[in-house]
Amino acid sequence: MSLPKVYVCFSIQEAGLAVLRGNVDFEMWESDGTAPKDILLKKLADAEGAIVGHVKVDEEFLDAAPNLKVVSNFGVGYDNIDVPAASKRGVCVTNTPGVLTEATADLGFSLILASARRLMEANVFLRSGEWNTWNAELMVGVDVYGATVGIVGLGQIGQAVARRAKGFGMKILYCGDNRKPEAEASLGAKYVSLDELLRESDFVSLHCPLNDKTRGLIGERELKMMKKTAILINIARGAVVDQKALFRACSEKWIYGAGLDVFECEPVPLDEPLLNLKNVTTLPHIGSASRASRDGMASCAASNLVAALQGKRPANLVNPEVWRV
Ligand code: 8YV
Repeated sequence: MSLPKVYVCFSIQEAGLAVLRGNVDFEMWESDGTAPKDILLKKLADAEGAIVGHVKVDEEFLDAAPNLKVVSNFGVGYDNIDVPAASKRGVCVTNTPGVLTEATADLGFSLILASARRLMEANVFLRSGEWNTWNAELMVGVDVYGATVGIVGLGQIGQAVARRAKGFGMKILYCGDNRKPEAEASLGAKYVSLDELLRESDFVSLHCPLNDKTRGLIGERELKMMKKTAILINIARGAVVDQKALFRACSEKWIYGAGLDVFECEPVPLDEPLLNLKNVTTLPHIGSASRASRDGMASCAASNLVAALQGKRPANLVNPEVWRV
């Protein structure tokens, strides 16, 4: 019996390949980055499954893949995928929650510390030979211990950041669509409105998915509500924040600064004005980039894909409405 054909749009870790071998007939883009669009669309012609990452799965993608049964996203956020369009065609969409929670929270908390204590700026200061003397105000930053963190979206990653914050004696506020009584009890987190969170927090940390409700959630109005001493952390999706407004907020000192792992456009163009600001710490979307996390994502993405192609309900099905047995 022939195995279902699968296209893997970028090179994934051995942990994922081991799951695919013997279960599907797969081809993978072996070069750096992601398969270019023209090649990708051709490869999809006979694919029943695809593993995607930073790939837009839209009508064009789906049109090119008439036999597609499953799109397995290598990542927890799936704003790159037009889920209603996939569902309309009966295509399963899956993602990789859980395996990346702690690594992503580690990175989020690193950004809190790095932005507050000016780590990147201090590193450049030293290496560029500016450290010629000592004075009592040298690289003085913001206190983390005992400060208030506002978590926008207390999902798995938001809660993991909150656990770290608890260890730093921080007061935890959160907002979101639903109250989380268990998290409130275990973390001592207080449910507030977004406006109250913005007004009260020393660190505003974004953990919501990108969708129609959250696109541009943090704009000029919201940034102006934040404390002048507050820092915005974004490890969710760039488009949750109005980047132009954030530039004004950081350059005109409406807020103290920002720590960003994500941008509206990725890779971020080097002429992005935010990159010139000392009070903005920037990273190339590496939230989940730890060994265990990336191996876990590869294996999870592959397992979801294989399950769907074997007629078993994938563990992380995003659109359960397509699953009829
Ligand atoms: C990934 C992420 O690096 O899981 C997510 O939502 O943002 C990151 O872990 C990226 O999406 C890879 O596709």
